[in-house]
Amino acid sequence: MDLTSTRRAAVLACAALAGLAAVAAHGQVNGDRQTMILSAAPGGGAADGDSDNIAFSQDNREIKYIAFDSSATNLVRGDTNGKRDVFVLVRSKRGDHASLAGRIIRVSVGPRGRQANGDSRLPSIDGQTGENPHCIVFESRATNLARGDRSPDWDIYLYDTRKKRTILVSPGIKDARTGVVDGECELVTFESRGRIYVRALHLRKTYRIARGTNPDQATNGKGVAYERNGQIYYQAYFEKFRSKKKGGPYIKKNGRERLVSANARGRRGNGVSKNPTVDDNGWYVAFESTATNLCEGGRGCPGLGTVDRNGPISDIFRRNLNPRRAPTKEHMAMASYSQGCTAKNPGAKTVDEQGNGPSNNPAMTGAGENIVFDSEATNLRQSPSIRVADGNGPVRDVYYWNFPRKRKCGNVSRESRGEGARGTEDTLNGDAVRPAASNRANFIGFTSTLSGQVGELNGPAIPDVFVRYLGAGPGS
Ligand SMILES: [Ca+2]
Ligand SMILES: [Ca+2]
Ligand SMILES: [Ca+2]
Ligand SMILES: [Ca+2]
Repeated sequence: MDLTSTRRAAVLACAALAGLAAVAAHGQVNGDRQTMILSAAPGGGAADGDSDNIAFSQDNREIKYIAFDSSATNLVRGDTNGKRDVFVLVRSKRGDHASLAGRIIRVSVGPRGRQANGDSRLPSIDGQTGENPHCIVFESRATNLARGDRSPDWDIYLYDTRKKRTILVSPGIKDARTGVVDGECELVTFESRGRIYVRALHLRKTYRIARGTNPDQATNGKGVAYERNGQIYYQAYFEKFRSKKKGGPYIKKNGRERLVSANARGRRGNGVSKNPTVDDNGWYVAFESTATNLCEGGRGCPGLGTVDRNGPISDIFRRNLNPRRAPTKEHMAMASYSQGCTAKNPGAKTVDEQGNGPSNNPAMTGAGENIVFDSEATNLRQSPSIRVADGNGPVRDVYYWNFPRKRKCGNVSRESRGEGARGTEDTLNGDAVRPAASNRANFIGFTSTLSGQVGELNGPAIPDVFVRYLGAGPGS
C-alpha cells in the first residue's frame, strides 16, 4: 500500500469511527447501512494485535456497549500487561444509528484499574428492556482481578460499569469458562469441567444445573441451552423470583431437561450438534449440526420439507421449544436455507437454495426471528435479482437469516460486505466468522482477516472485529 492510499484509508477509518460521512465517501446508496472496523486505536489507527469475540449490550436498539477481546496494546492508554484483555466501546450517543463515536475502555481490570496478570476473553453483556446495561462478564486466567480466587485456572468475572468494580462469579470452581449474563444482570451461567452452573449474583449462590458444555442463557434468565455428547439440551430454571427487595432471584430447583436437537418424530440428531444460541424467552434455540434427520417428521422444515439436501454438511437449525407461545408453529426450521419469498407472495420459492458448504457459529436475536451465522456456502441469496450470490467464493462469509412472523418462510442475505453495489465489488477479501447480533438485529458484528477494506489497516495476519449497521434490517 502506498502512502497516499494509506492516508486515504486512515481518513476513511477516522470518518467511520466518528460516524461521519463515510457513506457518502464510498458512494453507498443503501440508506446508512455500512460496515465499520471496531478494533481501531484512538483516532482510527491500526490495532497492533488481533481481536475477536464481539458482543453487544442487550438493550434493544440502543446499543450502549459493544465488547470484544484483543491482544492489541494500543486500544487504550497504559496497556502494558502483555495479556489479552476485554474492551468495551461506550457509544457516546446510544440509539438506532450507525455511529461508533465513543471511547474504548478496558474492563478486564482489578481494583483501582490494576492490569490483569493473565489473559481475559469472551465478553457477554446485560441490558434487557428498560434496564441500563452495566455488567460485562468474561473469562480470565488472571489471579489479581478480585478476591476469592488466586489460582491460575480460568474463572468467570463481572465488571460493573456503575460501581467500576470487578467481582468473581465462580468462587471455588475450577476451570470456569464461557460465562453468559442474563438481561438484568441477575444470573450468570457458565461451564466447568463438563457441568453447567448458574450463579445468582444477588444471593451469591451457585447452582449446579446439568452435565454439559458451551452454555447460552435465555436473556430473561429462565433457562440455559448447552451441548452434551453431540446433542443440544435446554434446561429451564424451575422458578425464579424477580423481586430484588426479597433478595433477588431464587432458583428453587431445576426444571425438566429437554432434548433440543430432535426431529418432529422425537428422534435425536444423527450427527454432531453444537454451538447453541437462545432467544430472549427460551422459546427458540438455534444450533449447528451435521445431522441429516432434523427436518424429518410432520411437515418438515418450512419451505425445505423433510430432506436435508446437502447431507452431512453442517447446517443451521432453529428448534421451536414452545409452539403454543412462540410466534411460529413449526417444530424445526433450517436457517442455512433461503426460499426467496416476498411479503406479497409468502409461498413463493424464487430462490430455494440450501447452503452448498458448511454453516457454523449461529447467533440469534432476541425474538428468535433472525439468526446470523458464518458459512462457506456460495449459493445463499435472498432474491433472484442478486446475480452473484457470493463474489468471494468459498471465502467464509456471514449470513443473516430473517423470518419475520408476517411471512411464512425465511430468506438469507450475505452481510459480511463492504460498500458499493451488491454483486462482486462489495465482497470482503478475507474470512468473516463468529458473528454476533444485537437484540433487535440493527447491528451485527464479526471477526475477519479482510485487509485494506472498510478502514482496516493492519493487514490479513492480524484479525480484526467489524460491525455492520443494518438499520431496519434487510427484507423488512
Ligand atoms: Ca493487554
Ligand atoms: Ca446438512
Ligand atoms: Ca463466500
Ligand atoms: Ca487485520
